[in-house]
Amino acid sequence: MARQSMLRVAVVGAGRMGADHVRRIQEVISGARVTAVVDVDAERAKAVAARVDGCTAYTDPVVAMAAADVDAVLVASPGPAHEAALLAAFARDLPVLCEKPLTPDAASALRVLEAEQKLGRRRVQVGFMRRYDAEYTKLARLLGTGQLGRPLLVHHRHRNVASPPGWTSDMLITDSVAHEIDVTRWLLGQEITAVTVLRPSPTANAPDDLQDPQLVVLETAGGAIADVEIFVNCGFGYQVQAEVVCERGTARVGDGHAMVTHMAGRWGGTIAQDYLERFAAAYDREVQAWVDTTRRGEVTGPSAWDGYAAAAACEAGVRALTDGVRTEVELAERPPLYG
Ligand code: ISE
Repeated sequence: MARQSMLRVAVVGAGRMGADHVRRIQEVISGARVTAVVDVDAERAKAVAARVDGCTAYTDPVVAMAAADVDAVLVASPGPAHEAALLAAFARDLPVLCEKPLTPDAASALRVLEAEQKLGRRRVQVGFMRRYDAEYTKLARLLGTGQLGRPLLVHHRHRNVASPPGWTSDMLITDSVAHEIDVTRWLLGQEITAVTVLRPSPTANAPDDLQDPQLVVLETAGGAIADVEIFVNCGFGYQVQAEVVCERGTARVGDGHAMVTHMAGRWGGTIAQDYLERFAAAYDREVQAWVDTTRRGEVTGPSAWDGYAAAAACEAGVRALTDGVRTEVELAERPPLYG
């Protein structure tokens, strides 16, 4: 693709995440503008499109992608709609930034992988934004130097203030722990091979029947173990933390001690209340990186393979939660396109 002077982006999905990406593209990052907003809810699409000069609202992603003023697609619709949007983008050979999950299950993710391979080159960057967070990037770099030695354990904590209406116990894994699955694979450079889920007594603050919190144990191909506390109705704040324990030391991120105040006999700080706040800078870097590489005709960042591997591990996680047993991850062979 010739270098675009300004990347013209169709944002598919005008919910909270999609609307935030529209704002980001228009107001924060450079090199792109939003020319189309798509949502099954026509009023919602219109309301978000109206915030941007010259932006058209659509209800059908296929129609939006056929528009002459669309060069690239940012998919931020609910997970079950991703496969159709991705295949439509591939049919037009458009580059895509696809919010996680790539798709909700391994079989549909595999179909996406197959379709991308038919194009003969990568077209998708998956929105695992933690890979763009300053602290996580620093941690990855440190592990990469080998100074700490071989990673043995990872302790993750992932807490949300409250779960959205309609949340199910499976979604703690598919929507939330999906991030820790990706981060563990990325930091350690190893696939997840098996998942076990322990079910502590649920908090009284979760809706009925929601298994919250959960303790998810991930085994990796190199023999490391990662544990994930996922607690989506903790009530007090949004916290995402990780500590990697290696042979010669440990490294920890996410303590959120950017500012500590001392006042009236107490000390403390503030806790972010949601991911749009905690990861704002990471989202900015992620979308800027996508725009920059796309304008150069390149695709970098988390790949469709990463999206598929996360979906496969999530699927094992959901089975482990349901059956109460350690469950092995079934992974297809990694195609050459994904290195
Ligand atoms: C949400 O979909 C996200 O992706 C957030 O990063 C995560 O913290 C949250 O638990 C999910 O529901």
